Amino acid sequence: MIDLYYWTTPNGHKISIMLEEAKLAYRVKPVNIGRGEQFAPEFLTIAPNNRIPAIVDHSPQDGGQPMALFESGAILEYLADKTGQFLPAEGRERYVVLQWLHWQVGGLGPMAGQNHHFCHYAPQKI
Ligand SMILES: N[C@@H](CCC(=O)N[C@@H](CS)C(=O)NCC(=O)O)C(=O)O
Repeated sequence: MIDLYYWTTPNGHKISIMLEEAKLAYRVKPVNIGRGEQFAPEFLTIAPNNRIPAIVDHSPQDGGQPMALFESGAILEYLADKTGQFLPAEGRERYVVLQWLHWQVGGLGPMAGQNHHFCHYAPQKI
């Protein structure tokens, strides 16, 4: 079972879509970032950067302690490796997929986020 620390944002959706597509069992743990729940001490032990999404995998591949992960790209890569889906295990095809993952997480995602923040949320119109 995987706990998904989630709120209804594009970064949250990236992981819920992956969990659905990979047919993994999960339960949603809502973190209302509008109310500041991302700063709760219990959540910070899982995601020290106070951002969703994050997961805790209670049945990790290595059979060890529950695996906590934050950052959507790392979570997607972990779930792809766990299930053997959507990411080749090795070879150049793996890097072709990863380049697009890193492009989204490091390029498109932050720019789209800033656009949304300054167009819709920022109290000061600049
Ligand atoms: N680089 C992070 C970005 C995560 C992120 O920005 N999450 C936002 C919601 S989409 C958040 O939790 N914001 C809360 C805050 O900044 O306090 C990822 O890809 O997971």
